[in-house]
Amino acid sequence: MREKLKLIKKNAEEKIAAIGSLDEVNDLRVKTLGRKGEITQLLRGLKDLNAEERSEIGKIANEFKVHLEQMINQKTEEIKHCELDSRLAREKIDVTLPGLPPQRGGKHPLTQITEEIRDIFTGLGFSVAEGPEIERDYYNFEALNIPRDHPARDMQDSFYISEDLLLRTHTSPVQVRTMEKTAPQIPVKIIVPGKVYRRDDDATHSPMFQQVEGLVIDERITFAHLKGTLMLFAQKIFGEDVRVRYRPSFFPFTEPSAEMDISCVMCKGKGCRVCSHTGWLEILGAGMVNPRVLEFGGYDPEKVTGFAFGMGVERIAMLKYGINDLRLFFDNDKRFLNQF
Ligand code: 2NM
Repeated sequence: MREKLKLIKKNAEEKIAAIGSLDEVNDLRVKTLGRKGEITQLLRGLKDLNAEERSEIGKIANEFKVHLEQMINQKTEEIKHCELDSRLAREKIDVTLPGLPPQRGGKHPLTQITEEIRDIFTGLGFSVAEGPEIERDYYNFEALNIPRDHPARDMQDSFYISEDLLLRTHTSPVQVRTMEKTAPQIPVKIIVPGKVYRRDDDATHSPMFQQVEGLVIDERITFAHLKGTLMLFAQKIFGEDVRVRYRPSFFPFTEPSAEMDISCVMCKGKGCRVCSHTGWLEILGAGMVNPRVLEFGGYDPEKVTGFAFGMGVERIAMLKYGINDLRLFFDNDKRFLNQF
């Protein structure tokens, strides 16, 4: 047995010396020192020996075990060390390489268009007003001459927070709030940019979109002021040679009301798919402020008149840049956004 033990030890030592991986080390540990390993197997034969031999062989076996265990542990450390060295070599970082340039952000195309619209109107002496996106029923509907249960409410189905609170469906409530604060001072010349919400969702309608509305109140304001202001706006945004036309329309808060078209930016008015072969594109709604709305705002319709208008920023941006899908504005795809 002594000879056999020596043989096991010698074999194990040779194998340890030749080993190159942690898996192999573990394998060897199990085969040599494990519960079913070579040494354990051999020691089963101890029971056939006399007491003296048994203690002597047992002692040798234990010494061998301790010795082999040490060698195996040492080998394990060596291999780990080697693996770390080669990993460090592999993952070496060249600190002299130039860094990655920081990515530059930019303004969203809708923000750019809103700013362009704002600059045109502030250039005409308008101020910018803003207000809450969560609005009272009174300011969003009632004060704009859209009473409860009136069919005109169906066109602007909204998201209600409570009986009295909703997400505003247009920025007009800010106009009413401004009138309340300003009355009876004149003139009022404001534009109101901002997000609005409607229960709509398809390729051309998003439940959230952006508007710019405007309001002018003064003595003897007429439809001629409306036409002149909005024509100038169209020419500044779409180019000097754009033509405009007005069609009669209806809004509860204006009387009379009109829709303004521009000559098609794609075909210059000849007729194409974008303008449905009419040569014209609808870009905004407008009208003379309804006397009841002036009263709600605290103005005397016998003393002053006003005009108001509203436009969708997405629609203006789509026509100006030739974009055919509204959803591109909200997808946050940098390949789209980087073009602006
Ligand atoms: C539009 C069309 C026509 C409008 C009216 C008012 C207010 F508050 F002064 F009465 N603000 N905006 C208005 C008028 C908005 O959007 C298509």
